[in-house]
Parts: sequence; structure tokens; C-alpha cells
Amino acid sequence: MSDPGAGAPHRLITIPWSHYCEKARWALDRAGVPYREDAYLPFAHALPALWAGGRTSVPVLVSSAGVLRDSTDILRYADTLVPPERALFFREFREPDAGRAEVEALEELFDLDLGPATRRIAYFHLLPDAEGTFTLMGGSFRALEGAGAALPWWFGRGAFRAYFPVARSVMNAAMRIDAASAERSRGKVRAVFDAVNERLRDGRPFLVGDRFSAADLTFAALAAPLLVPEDHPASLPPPGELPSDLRALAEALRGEPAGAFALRMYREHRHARPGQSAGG
Ligand SMILES: N[C@@H](CCC(=O)N[C@@H](CS)C(=O)NCC(=O)O)C(=O)O
Repeated sequence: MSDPGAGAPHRLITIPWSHYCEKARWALDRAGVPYREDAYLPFAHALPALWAGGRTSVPVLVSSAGVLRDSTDILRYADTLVPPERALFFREFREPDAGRAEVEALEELFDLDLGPATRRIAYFHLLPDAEGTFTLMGGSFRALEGAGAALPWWFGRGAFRAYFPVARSVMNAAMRIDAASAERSRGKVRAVFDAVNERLRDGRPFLVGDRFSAADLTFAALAAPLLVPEDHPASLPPPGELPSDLRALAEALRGEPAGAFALRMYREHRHARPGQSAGG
């Protein structure tokens, strides 16, 4: 497979299946920005992210304009590279406008409430199953291989078995993943999905205005861990391959207007970058 990021002036440091990384990747792909993706396993990502001038969380984008350490900043950067009428934050409105303020408010709501909640629920169900996690991680790296996300040489089953229990305990502690917090996160997902269902009740094609915005992209990307869209470039497992509780939740959410909306955003607006096939 050709490397679409070869010689690229941008470097995106990721954990390949991370939904905040996918949010940034989607915006860069959409803006046609050439970049190389340097993908790491959780914890292996922290030092490269720091060395690049970021902090320990990813995505980090190293660009000629500097180092961007947050997915929202990366979306705003991508907006400087597209014509105003395609900007994710509705840059065509020069003055602060109601639509633009709505996009900003929704993007922030999804970042703060939806992203941490979908991640916690997904990990709560996935991490107890080492084999399933191995398959997910390996699949994501392979799907993004053309973008530079080669599997680390030590990611054989033996090494993974040694690495995984330690990584899992640290992840559980760092993200405070347990049954009670997963239940609270379900409540947050419920509230966000209710709000999006309500917004879509009038049949609107997008969350704000009449075109795709940062609100649509952020909702779809950050809901993805619980919706497992077929068109996700990190090749998430289909619902049928998820642990049973997570499968039931994915199927229920996919059946709601908000879930169907996010899947449609993936189908219609998540175009693969050159040199990489969508969904794998
Ligand atoms: N507000 C940040 C959140 C990024 C984030 O939570 N990244 C996670 C991966 S999904 C991470 O790197 N966690 C590891 C850490 O914080 O050390 C953004 O939008 O970029």
C-alpha cells in the first residue's frame, strides 16, 4: 500500500482507535492535508507525544504552524486550509453568528460530556477480554498501515500478553473505569443522545444549519466507540463481534435517530484519504 503521508510536512501522533484522534484525522483528511500518522499503543504514545512538544494526551499534530495539542485546535487549524464555505466552524460568517455559536457550543458539549463517557463504557466492556482487545488493537493498526501506523515489532501475542495486564490496570485507574462510573457514563450518553434526537426531530439534515460542521463531525467521531461505524478508518469491530452488553448497547443506539445520523455522517462525509481504503 502506498504511504499517503510520505514526505508530508505534518505528523499526527495517535492511538489509532482513539476517538479524539479520529476526530482530528477526519478534519485533516477532509481538508486534504498531507500528514504521516505515527500511531502507538496506549502508554507507548506518551513519550513521543511529549517529545514532539505536546502533552501526554493525543492527538498531537506537528505542523509548520507549530504543535497542536488538542483535537479542537486541530479542527480549527484544518479550517484555515479550506475555503470559508467548507469550514467546520462556519467561518463564512464574519461576525459572530447564531449558527456559529451553536456549532461551537455543541462541539464543546460533545468533547466534554460525550467523549469521556463513550470511551469509559467501551473500555469497561472491552478490557476484561484480552483476546478481543488484542484483535481490536491489531485491526486498527493494520487498517491504518498505509498512513504509517505499523504494528510495533513487539506486538506479538506473547509480548502483548505481558504488556496487557499492566496497561489495563493503569488504564482502569487513569480513566476511573469501574461499574459505577460506567453506569454514570451511560447516563451522560443518554442525555447527549436525547438532546441530539430532539434536535433531529424536525428532519434537519445536519445538527446546525444546512451543511456539515464541527458539531456533526465531533458527534459522529466521539459516539463511534459505541456505534462502531462500518466506515471508520480504524476498522472497528462490527457490533456482532462486541461483548454482549456492548453489542446490545451499540444495536440500541444505532437504532435511534442520533445513532443513525452519526452512521450517515460516516457514510456520506468520512471520505478516505488517498492511498487508503475506507473502513480498512
Ligand atoms: N481534549 C483532548 C482529549 C484527548 C484525549 O482524551 N486523548 C486520550 C486518548 S482518547 C489520551 O491521549 N489519553 C491518554 C492520556 O491523557 O495520557 C482533545 O480533544 O484532544
